[in-house]
Amino acid sequence: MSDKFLTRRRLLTGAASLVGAGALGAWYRLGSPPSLGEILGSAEHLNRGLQQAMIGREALAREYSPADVSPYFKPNGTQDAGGLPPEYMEDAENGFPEWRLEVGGLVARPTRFTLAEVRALPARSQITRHDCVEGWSVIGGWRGPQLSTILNRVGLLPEARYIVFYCADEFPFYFSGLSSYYESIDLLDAFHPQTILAHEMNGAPLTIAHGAPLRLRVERQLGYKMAKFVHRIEAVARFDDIHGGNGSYWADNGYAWYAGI
Ligand SMILES: Nc1nc2c(c(=O)[nH]1)N[C@H]1C(S)=C(S)[C@@H](COP(=O)(O)O)O[C@H]1N2
Ligand SMILES: [Mo]
Repeated sequence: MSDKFLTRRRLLTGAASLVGAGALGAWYRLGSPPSLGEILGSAEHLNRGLQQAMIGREALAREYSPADVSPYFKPNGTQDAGGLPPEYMEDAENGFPEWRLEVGGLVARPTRFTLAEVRALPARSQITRHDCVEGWSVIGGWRGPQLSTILNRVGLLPEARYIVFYCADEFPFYFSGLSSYYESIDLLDAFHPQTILAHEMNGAPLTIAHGAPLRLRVERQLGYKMAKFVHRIEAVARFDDIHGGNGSYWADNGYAWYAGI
């Protein structure tokens, strides 16, 4: 991934110098010298355009209308007591009085939110298509605070580069035994307007099967990035020292860390 990034950077830098040369060329022909600001400005303009064309990560995922919502949203992965610990199941049966969302790591104000506090945050609603890597898609409606709202409350430190999500379910790691499901995203996705922590699906509180009480929605990526049963969020500078070192349960098991669609 970093290789690709470096290549893009190099290309963008190259493009910037080309535009610089182009602007100077035009000045020779027209006879009125552009200011340094104009030269740099035009390069920056092209840079931004190029970046958008090549990366396009800030674009919104398509949103649908209530009529498009699938009658059945297939649950996948952990869905019940089979993968969730007894303490979680008991708390779920009681309406999650013990559950907390712990937000820490490279933040100025580490915070523990109760479910009521999360539900009281300003929320975004979105109806989107969920694409599982297995090849099926469903359309569902989600509601919850934007991740940016929470990150702005706790204040990211400048060293933070990724946001890691820890889940309540335990999974057998194919190579290293039992571990919790986890995921991570970079700051571009973390601050994307459609990246939310959903506590409602199709107008009702999340069911256990769909990740109660809180699950991530990152609408520009595949289903496995949408961590369910999230109870802890950590801002980090790197993730090679977490679990298998690849930034997510599925990445540790061979899937791509960045699952953009
Ligand atoms: N904690 C956790 N999150 C998870 C999974 C899981 O098993 N555990 N499965 C992932 C996969 S592969 C998909 S497709 C979606 C499924 O979400 P759903 O059960 O609401 O359909 O959740 C993702 N998030
Ligand atoms: Mo999936």
